[in-house]
Amino acid sequence: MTVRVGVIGVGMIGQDHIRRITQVLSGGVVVAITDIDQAHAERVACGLPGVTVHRAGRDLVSDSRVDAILVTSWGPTHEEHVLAAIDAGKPVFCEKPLATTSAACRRIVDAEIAGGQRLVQVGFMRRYDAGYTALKAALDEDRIGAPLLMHCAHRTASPPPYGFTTDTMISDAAVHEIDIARWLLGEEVVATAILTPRRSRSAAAGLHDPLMVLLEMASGVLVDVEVFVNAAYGYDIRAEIVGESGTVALGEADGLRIALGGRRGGRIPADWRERFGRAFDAELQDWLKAAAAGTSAGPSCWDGYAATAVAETCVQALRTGSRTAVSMPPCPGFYAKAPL
Ligand code: NAD
Ligand code: ISE
Repeated sequence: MTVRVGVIGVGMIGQDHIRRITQVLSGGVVVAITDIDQAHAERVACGLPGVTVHRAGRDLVSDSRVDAILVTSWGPTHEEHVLAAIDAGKPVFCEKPLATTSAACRRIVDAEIAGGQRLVQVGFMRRYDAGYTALKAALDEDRIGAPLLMHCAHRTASPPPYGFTTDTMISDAAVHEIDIARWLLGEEVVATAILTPRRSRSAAAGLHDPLMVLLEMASGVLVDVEVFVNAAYGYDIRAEIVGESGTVALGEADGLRIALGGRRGGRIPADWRERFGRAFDAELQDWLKAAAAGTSAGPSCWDGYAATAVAETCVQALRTGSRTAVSMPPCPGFYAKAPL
């Protein structure tokens, strides 16, 4: 079956996902799009023969020719579109964050449970990245003994254009490390603290860049995340786990090191599209396969909820300057078959 996909929000990642469904992956076709910027949606549709441009997300969701929904609009609008898709019984892939408040994520979790079947996949694509899956295998095979510490860096050349603040450095950027730490270590974050180092002169007003985010896992493993969104030199994602008997770390993104003219060097990815291109391909292929069967796979609503609940606690910790405990109910049995 070819899944007929409708895309809500055709900005940077929306267009990149349209490209991969249209040119790279199998089993999907884009039949409808919408964007609050109608003129922009019309321009994007010019390159997509036969695609319908809807005025609003709800019209696209109720279009009977649309089998499954891809939500790639701004974070605060995700809840409305994901709830509409669940209500229509259609599989939905939602870019991270699932929603920008834990209360909104909870409403999505409750709606999915009430519907009785998994319909939502959240865009935590790092779980499909070869480097991170190799890290997970090393931990699962007990190659470095019990993990004790995890050191991460999340550096982007410049912040995204959609109104980035210190809070969004956590809820939109560090949310990836929050998810990947939960997934790699197989446990929840129980407390957070934020440190604010010397501020870069490149940071816009309202942005405390860089930040150090500290996550305390249930077993006591401590995760530190440097988030630096004006890093200028490129997109650099790092992770190293320190265990009782060894360490394991992500390698170079492109695996290439050149020695030439008395120098050594390699390429640094420009942005997330380059660094995680194959992971995006794999996550969306997984989603199309599940959507063809009327369901969803991969990171669940519960993962989306947990990541946002932790990010929200980090923002509280930033305000108070103190270690702050995460308050989260236990994972509902509905999601128990897909443990961390
Ligand atoms: P963008 O600003 O380039 O695109 C967003 C588009 O959504 C814009 O065209 C905007 O007009 C449209 N839009 C906003 N609200 C809408 C609504 N209610 N209905 C229809 N259209 C609406 O932003 P982007 O970089 O493409 O990011 C979009 C989302 O994807 C964000 O949630 C972001 O966090 C996420 N994202 C994820 C990754 C990743 O690595 N997984 C990378 C980039 C962006
Ligand atoms: C962006 O929205 C992403 O999700 C990227 O993966 C992340 O690295 C970047 O910091 C975010 O702004």
